[in-house]
Amino acid sequence: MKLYIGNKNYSSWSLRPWLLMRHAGIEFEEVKLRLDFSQGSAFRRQLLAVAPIAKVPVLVDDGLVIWDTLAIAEYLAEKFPHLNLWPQGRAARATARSLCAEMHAGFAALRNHFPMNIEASLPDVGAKVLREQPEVVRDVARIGDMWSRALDDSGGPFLFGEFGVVDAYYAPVCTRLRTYGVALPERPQRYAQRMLELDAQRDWNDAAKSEADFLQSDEPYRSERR
Ligand SMILES: N[C@@H](CCC(=O)N[C@@H](CS)C(=O)NCC(=O)O)C(=O)O
Repeated sequence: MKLYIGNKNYSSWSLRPWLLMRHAGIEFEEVKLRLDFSQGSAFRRQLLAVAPIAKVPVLVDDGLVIWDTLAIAEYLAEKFPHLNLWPQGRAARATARSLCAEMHAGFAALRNHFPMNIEASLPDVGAKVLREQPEVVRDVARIGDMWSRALDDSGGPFLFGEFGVVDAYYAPVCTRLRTYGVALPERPQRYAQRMLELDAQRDWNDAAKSEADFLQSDEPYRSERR
């Protein structure tokens, strides 16, 4: 399988399937493309040569092309049923899918104001955003409540017990909390810390830091890398 991804420092959608596969031990070849959404860019040309839309992530498995994070996660869960990428029980699975869908289609304020930026440390920006943007405060509170409830119900250590699609879905939030210095209540905070300490996440972060690629379009808060 080939997984097409964008810059590891910035591409939150790419992180999700990459982390899911890497942590679950699913073998794949990574194809990293430098994010560039401008018309006719190499990023767009290379993706449009394999997929109908020019967005990452894209998974290609023996000629089959899957071009959306949720579709990729569902495909992997079907292809590797023994890995239990979704929770076992039907009720837990339905809840897990609800959480993924909530992220897939929501958290616009959190995503807009706290774009993923793994190598950066921007706690002052984080504090300012939380002072000025009540919708971000609401998103952060919702994350804390959601994670607390899931951890209480499952007993942890991951949201539904074992690591799965939902954890991968919220991995970029864990990196954002650190970048912007945002703290959650104790239990969800510990969960975020555990996620950041996964070997697969560390590998991703190391690669992100070594990219040394500054993309102004993904940097609303900085004009240069420091
Ligand atoms: N819903 C899509 C979102 C993917 C997405 O927006 N990816 C960004 C990079 S993180 C992208 O490739 N954007 C290119 C563009 O908007 O032209 C998914 O889940 O895969």
